[in-house]
Amino acid sequence: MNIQNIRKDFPILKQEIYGKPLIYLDNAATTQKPVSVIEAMNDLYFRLNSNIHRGVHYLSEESTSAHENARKYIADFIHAKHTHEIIFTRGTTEAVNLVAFSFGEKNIQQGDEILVTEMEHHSNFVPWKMLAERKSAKLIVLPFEEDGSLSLEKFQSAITEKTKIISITHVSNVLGTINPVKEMIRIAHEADVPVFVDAAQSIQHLSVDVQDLDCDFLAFSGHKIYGPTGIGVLYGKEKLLDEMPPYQGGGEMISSVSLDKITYNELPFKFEAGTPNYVAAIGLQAAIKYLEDIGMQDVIKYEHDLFAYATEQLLQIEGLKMIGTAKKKTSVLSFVMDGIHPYDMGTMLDKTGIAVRSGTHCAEPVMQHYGISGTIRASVALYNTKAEIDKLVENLNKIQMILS
Ligand code: 7TS
Repeated sequence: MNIQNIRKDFPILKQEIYGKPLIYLDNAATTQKPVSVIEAMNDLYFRLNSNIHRGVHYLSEESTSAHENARKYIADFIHAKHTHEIIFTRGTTEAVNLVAFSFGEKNIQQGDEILVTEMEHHSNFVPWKMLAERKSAKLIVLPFEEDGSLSLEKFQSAITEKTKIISITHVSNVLGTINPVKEMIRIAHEADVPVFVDAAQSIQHLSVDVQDLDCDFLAFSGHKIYGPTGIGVLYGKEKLLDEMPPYQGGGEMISSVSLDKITYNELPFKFEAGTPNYVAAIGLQAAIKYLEDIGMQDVIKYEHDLFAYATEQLLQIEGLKMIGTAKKKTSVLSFVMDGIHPYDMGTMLDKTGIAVRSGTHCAEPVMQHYGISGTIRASVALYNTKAEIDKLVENLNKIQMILS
């Protein structure tokens, strides 16, 4: 992997911020886009733009087939058995809401249990809590261990006869923990409970194979995997999706409408009401192609080395405490520093050209677990370098001196 060539593919990285070279370390929030993604979307607007699935004219047919090819490409990328198991959504958040609403409508009754973990992003917590409230069901929250890992024994004991669905994050956006989702799914399936995997923080850093994991649902956002905003993916097993009622009503999700009867469309269209973001779908395909052209295994290896280096270097800083020290982690480095508010550090780092995130990262239960108000979070992607980590460490040290 030639890092300098890769960096050239991302025009935004060439900038200076306050006269300093930009060091972008907020990749868990969103990633930057390579030229090929931007060009793929521009090209669609320049040459082919037309609403899909509607017209019989040339442009509409071309747009439609580009959109459906993107779906097939994504299905292959995550090794889905069927292309129609890929539902386009606005992002991970909408995918969770879709399943919580639609699966929940059909399968959750009063007194049933929904199991999530304490490390979920609010997007994989709030929709389940809302479902539990709608149905007078219970949301059970599996706590994590002090190092930010999950205990398989505790997970197994949290599953009861009343558990109807489990939703877990593959990688935590605060702790960086890689959860043993394959093993968790196996345990859940022994009790016949379906599992939803939130892959928002794993899809860009790990190989994800939905058939190997045997997950029942999986979701990710395009913008976190070098693709555009406004597009995401829900994967669901055909059988489950077939049995679920539609989430939203509108055009395309119906096969026929009369004044007194509606027949719903087949998968995947049953869940795609309204004009989809077909331009972003093409952008997402280009992003995945970009990763595949580099080679996912090379990306994983490069990020693994960079992450190990960053961890080692950050831990040399006096008064820095890493939040999340599980054995298996990727990309995300959250930490607190003695006597320094995360927002102050974030603001001052910004003035040195370094973009990190500070705050609760939409995972307030994680903050409550550790009794902290927030963390500073640096998250790496495939275009970051050891030199950038060195700059981060240098500036953390300098700012620490100034603030204390
Ligand atoms: N799940 C996880 C694990 C996430 O990290 C995020 C976004 C979401 C779901 C929601 O994704 P969306 O694309 O639908 O918004 N995480 C973050 C973050 O850590 N900082 O900004 C967004």
